[in-house]
Amino acid sequence: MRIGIIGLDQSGKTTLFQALTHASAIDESAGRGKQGANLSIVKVPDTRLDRLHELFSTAKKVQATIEYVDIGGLSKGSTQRQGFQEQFLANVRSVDAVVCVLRKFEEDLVPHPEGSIDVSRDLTIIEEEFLLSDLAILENRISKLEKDVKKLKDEGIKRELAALQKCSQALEAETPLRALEYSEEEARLLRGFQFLTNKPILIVLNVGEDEISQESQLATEYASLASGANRVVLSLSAKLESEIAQLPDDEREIFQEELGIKEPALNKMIRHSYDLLGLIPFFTAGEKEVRAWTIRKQTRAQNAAGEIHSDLERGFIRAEVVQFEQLSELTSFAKCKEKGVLRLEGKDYIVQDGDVITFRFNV
Ligand SMILES: Nc1nc2c(ncn2[C@@H]2O[C@H](COP(=O)(O)OP(=O)(O)OP(=O)(O)O)[C@@H](O)[C@H]2O)c(=O)[nH]1
Ligand SMILES: [Mg+2]
Repeated sequence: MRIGIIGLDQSGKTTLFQALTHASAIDESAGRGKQGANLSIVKVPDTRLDRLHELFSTAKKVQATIEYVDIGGLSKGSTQRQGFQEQFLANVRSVDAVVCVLRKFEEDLVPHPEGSIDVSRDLTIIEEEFLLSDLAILENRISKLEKDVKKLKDEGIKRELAALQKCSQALEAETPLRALEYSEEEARLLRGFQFLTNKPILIVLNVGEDEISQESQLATEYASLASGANRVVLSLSAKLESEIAQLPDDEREIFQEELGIKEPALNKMIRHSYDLLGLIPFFTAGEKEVRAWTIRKQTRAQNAAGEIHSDLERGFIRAEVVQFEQLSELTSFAKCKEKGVLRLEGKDYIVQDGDVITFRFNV
């Protein structure tokens, strides 16, 4: 699962990306991968896993991860330019969700490409570019299908055409595709196009350091930016986050205390992006390892087992499940069993956020 960081030029994308890389990237993989230095595998912070690690103190802690890519800048009209089209859009199309950085910080030394600070305008510019780009793809495909449908009288083509027309009508009314509802068939037909306006979007207001204490006011003020499906808005200072991330652990805590913050805003952002992707963690815990595994919401126990190893999926017998809160309170599997809160679940059980699971299997 990969998230692309986008935004207008000089909005703070790379600063945010560096904060992510310093804060929680897996060392050996940071900066490697297809996109060169632009890809970072980032650990998802989860206090529940920390608690499990306390309970199983001999164990190694393995966090869930997601990947972030610093995709680069976008400016007004840029998706219409040749060359840029291919690179930037191919990069955005290949991600599962986007973090859109909007510049809110004032800084005379850093010119804003539009000449002033206005986050709503900047978001509109970006959405507009995405919209135009999706429309261009739709129009191409629709005109081809319209010819085919006359020649071939094929039901499949008719249905694809209908789905694409539904999308193009929405875009012409300036409605991003993520705001529409799709049947399973439509969703399947559209998947391959990887439409930009269909991607979940996390809007990050990159605020000045003097504004970080106003997080809740900002959230209210800019709530409208997050209207519609699969859109979330939050504020942070990319610059401050990257400074915090570069501090050694002990100094970091002191620094945060001085600023009156419990947890870096970056952690919240990572958790939000994980959630936006429709992902949840389940845990495994033992003397060797406590670990968070990533699955999509609504995953069956048998498929969840497959995340760990294909043998577990193939030879699945049952899942022994306890809610994190109960294990945390009772402190051991044995006590959970005693109290009757350790449940036996079959292959069709839908795994819940925070389930601690031991799989029984036989191959
Ligand atoms: N004062 C202030 N400056 C910031 C903040 N975030 C980023 N900057 C500065 O803004 C400039 C641009 O930041 P980058 O992170 O390089 O922005 P970018 O979006 O990656 O820029 P491009 O890749 O060129 O589009 C740098 O000089 C940063 O130091 C902030 O929160 N406050
Ligand atoms: Mg950059």
